Amino acid sequence: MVWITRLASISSRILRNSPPLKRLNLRQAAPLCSALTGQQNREYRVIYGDTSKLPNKVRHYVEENVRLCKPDTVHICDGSDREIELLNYILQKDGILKALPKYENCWLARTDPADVARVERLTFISTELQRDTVTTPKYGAKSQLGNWMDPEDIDNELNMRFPDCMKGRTMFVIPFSMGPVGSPFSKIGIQLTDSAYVVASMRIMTRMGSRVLETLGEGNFIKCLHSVGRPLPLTSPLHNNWPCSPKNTLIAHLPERNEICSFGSGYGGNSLLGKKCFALRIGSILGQREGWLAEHMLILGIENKTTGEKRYIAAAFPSACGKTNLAMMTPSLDNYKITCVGDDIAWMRFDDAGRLRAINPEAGFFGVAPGTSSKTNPIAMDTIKSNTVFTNVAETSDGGVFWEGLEKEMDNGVKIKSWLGDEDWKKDETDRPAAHPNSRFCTPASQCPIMDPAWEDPEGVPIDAIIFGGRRPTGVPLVYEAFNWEHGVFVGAAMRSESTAAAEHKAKQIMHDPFAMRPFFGYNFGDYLKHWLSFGQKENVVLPKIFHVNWFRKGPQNNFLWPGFGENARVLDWVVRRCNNEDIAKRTPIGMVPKFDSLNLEGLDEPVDLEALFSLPRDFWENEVNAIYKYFDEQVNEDLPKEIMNQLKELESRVQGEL
Ligand code: GTP
Ligand code: SPV
Ligand code: MN
Repeated sequence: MVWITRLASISSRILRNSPPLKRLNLRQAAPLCSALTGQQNREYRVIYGDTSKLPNKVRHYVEENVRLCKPDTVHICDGSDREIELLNYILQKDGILKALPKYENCWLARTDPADVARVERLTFISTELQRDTVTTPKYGAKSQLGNWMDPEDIDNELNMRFPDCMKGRTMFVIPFSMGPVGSPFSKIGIQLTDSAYVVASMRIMTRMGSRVLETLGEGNFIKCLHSVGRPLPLTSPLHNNWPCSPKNTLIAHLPERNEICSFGSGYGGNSLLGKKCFALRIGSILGQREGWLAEHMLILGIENKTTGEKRYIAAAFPSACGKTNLAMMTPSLDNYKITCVGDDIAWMRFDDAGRLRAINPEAGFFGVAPGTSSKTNPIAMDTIKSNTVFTNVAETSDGGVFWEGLEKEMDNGVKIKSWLGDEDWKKDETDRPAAHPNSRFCTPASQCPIMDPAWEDPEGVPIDAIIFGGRRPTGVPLVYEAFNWEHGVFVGAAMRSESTAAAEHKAKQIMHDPFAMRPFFGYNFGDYLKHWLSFGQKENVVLPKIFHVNWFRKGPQNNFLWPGFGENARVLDWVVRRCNNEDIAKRTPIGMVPKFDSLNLEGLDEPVDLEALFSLPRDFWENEVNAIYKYFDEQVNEDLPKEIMNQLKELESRVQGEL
């Protein structure tokens, strides 16, 4: 364990709280290595795979953590069908997964109700210098742009949790690649976990198994250690058979050691460490270092069937704000075909020809279940019919699943059992939802019928437009275009959105969520802005156009003013035509909006109130400007690039002079 050896020399304070140090020397290492070849051993057994075939660096990482976490057995994941059959069997026996006979190879997991979403307040990044990780809020305010912890303190916290934490359990070793195996864009991680559910999920969400180890060889990897934090025998009962330790949960990133350590939660982004921890937080740091971008963005292809022209768009919306829906959209305009490259994360870099190219580092979708239906997202409904793990959805008496939004797709006489186990759940008899609002499906991307032919292209797809968006019930128009790159970076920095159930926040408050990355920045947000701005200074690059959209503006009856979903194709049509420099935009103080009649509304089922959708109330925008000032001043403070402050001042004077 790197932190243990480090402690030996530098921190007597932490030593007092640490277990006795066991520095690995050759004499100790030899018997341990032979024990890891598959034979019975007093400490633990390798029950699957062969540690002698591991690259040396991986084997050392495994050995260090076996000594620390003390699992009974070790399982080296190969990613085979035989392996997942075995794991599904174990997960059923342990009462964690239940088969869903209505579909093919689909499974239901219900978690401890205390472990249902990301825990932002328990998520930390640790660097020697605080300012490398977070901005310095003014007036002693708490940072909303990430949590930093001193390396000694984080070592201390980790040492209070990980020693012996896997006793009685199996440690799984998951070699995984973010990005297609072997792509020059891709990065490799090794996750050690004591959760078979995590293995089953990582198998869907990443390229996982033996072929990753072959590609890795003696190369470097991101070390990802995860434990549910419930060694055996248990000292208190589990809820829903779901091991977790909410009181001790900690998600730690140690970028200077290429390490992620997550303890106490088995859910989603807390435990599938390739996703938010690696592909966004560590990824954004690597991107800054190496000159690329790791973003919370979907990637879609849009083809004009008449002209054959194809473009790719990346879009950043906060969690549970419509990325999966847009990425798989069935366009209501017949002359467009949409293809999906990814629904959550984009890694993007400018190639030698100056084009911005993006890959989806993931191999699956961990999508929000509620609201997904044949009406809103038929493509997702097709995708999840087989080989899918559902978590915290409701179950039906015919062996299927249910969640809010599927009411019209239920057969008569079918009974619903809620995610909390309420038998014969009925909507009008309770105010508890059938499915948890952050319940999810975990499903292979390769099953999605509209995956783009280039979705696994190792070079990525060329991006022509970047879209930012959020849930804004008032004031923010359906779509506007930034005047230029710098203004576009400002639009990303000024993003706000109504909070959702994807994290622990109370819903319905409007939160600042710059670039939809607030919970996922790996480094100082001011430096992140400088990194984005730097691309605007580059010569010989084709800068994508930048847009902002809002599907969620509401009318006086609290109704959405825009039908959304497949109808969002009308907005994409305008975006694509703008990429072709069509003269269909007019200037407003906040950006370029569609000229009268330029948004294609042909064939809309119900008329929309364009005036209400595009109005720019002066008092709203004055408040917005003030809120952004306050946020930049208090939260970003001295790290705010002057270009961004200038953009805000210019917005303010346009709002005052022209609205
Ligand atoms: P994460 O996976 O958490 O990053 O979320 P996401 O951005 O992929 O969210 P997703 O596409 O799953 O959307 C979640 C919610 O947004 C669902 O309840 C949808 O019904 C709703 N939603 C998506 N698109 C639209 C839209 O165009 N209009 C409206 N009104 N709701 C939408
Ligand atoms: C999000 O919250 O943005 C997600 C889900 O995509 S999780 O993987 O839990 O982060
Ligand atoms: Mn997400």
